[in-house]
Amino acid sequence: MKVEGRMGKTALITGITGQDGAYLAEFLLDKGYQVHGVKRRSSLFNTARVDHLYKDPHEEKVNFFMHYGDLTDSTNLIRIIQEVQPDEIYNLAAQSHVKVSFETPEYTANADAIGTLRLLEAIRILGLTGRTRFYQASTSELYGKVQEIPQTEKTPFYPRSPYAAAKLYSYWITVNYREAYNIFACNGILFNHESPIRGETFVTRKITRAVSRIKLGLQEKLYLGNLNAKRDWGHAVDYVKAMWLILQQEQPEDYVIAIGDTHSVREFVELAFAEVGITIEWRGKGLEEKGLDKATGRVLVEVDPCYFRPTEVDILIGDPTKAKNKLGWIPEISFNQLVKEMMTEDLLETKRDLLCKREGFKVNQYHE
Ligand code: NDP
Ligand code: GDR
Repeated sequence: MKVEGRMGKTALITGITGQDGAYLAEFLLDKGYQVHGVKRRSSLFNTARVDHLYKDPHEEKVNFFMHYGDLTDSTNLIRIIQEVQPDEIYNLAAQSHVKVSFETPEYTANADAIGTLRLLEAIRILGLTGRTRFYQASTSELYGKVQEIPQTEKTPFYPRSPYAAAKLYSYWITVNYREAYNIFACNGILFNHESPIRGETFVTRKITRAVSRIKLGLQEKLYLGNLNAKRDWGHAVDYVKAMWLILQQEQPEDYVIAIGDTHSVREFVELAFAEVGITIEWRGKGLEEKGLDKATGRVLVEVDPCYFRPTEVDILIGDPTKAKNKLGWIPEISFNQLVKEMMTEDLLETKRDLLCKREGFKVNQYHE
């Protein structure tokens, strides 16, 4: 594709159809960027999160383009980068589910580790080392079996899943290409960040969706794995801003992006139910633990070991001091606001499903 009349900067986002890709695309378009995204071919439409950004390519001043591609296909990545000549690449594409990575470890390594290498090599092959800045979506999962609390840019890594091991490779290959070839390549070590468009099988969205459906009578119970896991949860809108700031600095560096606070899965469940006026009372221990509606005694939450991971990350809490001082990054959305917003949106979605069901239309079921 030949793209005419570039005014501002051009960005290429891999993983544009995901949670972060969608928010980042919107953010960059607002800043006047021309945004290109890599989307995978899928048997069903997979662009719901970015459909509102799409403009008919025949219109004038179109600034948003999608390219079919895959991180496992280097020829395709080289061609897209050659066509787009991006000022900035944000590598957000990944098999991003930790539990699923135990089931698809080889594919996860291919996409999440070697995929990053393919992009960095493409920058080198195309002679773009002096032009194209590169952002790598690194993760708090790198800390895994935590060596220090809170975790900083200097805390040693100890990955606990095929996903984290693959991301460890990507972290270091990004550092290596920066040092070896002078590419402006940076890692954002982002702690968990969520939103109403979070994938439905990550624990926060699974909870807010289930609580809405239980409240409105579309679901009986919520089955979860480890209720004691603790995460430093922020809002994706705040976190995509940090990605951009990282690439606007004078020197390429790596940054921890986190709130600096931690909450358990159990606490998230309690807050989500509180949003619909239900107080949860916990009874029993371990696999027998249940969450009951305090008012009625009805069991609403149970533990299902199928959601346990072979190796778990028990607690994460990041120290965002460097990002605050050097990037001036200040997150604006609190944990409580995040839960509230996710609940509001999922209640709306569930009401829509309920209406469809009442009118005799099929309501989609999702299977994990
Ligand atoms: P999502 O799972 O929502 O999105 C992942 C994106 O990657 C989707 O667009 C997906 O496409 C795409 N993708 C997956 N495999 C491939 C592939 N082989 N080739 C091309 N595209 C692919 O993740 P998030 O938006 O939450 O996260 C963005 C990135 O940040 C990921 O790399 C994740 O590992 C990392 N990260 C996320 C954190 C979080 O808390 N959200 C924290 C730290 C890091 P499709 O829509 O077709 O599935
Ligand atoms: P995580 O997110 O593994 O931190 O990776 P997830 O929401 O999947 O799990 C968080 C914690 O909740 C526990 N848990 C459950 N998790 C899921 N998915 N489903 C359950 O039923 C359930 N019950 C308990 C988990 O064991 C875990 O401890 C996310 C992803 O976005 C990664 O891509 C990213 O790198 C990290 O966050 C930072």
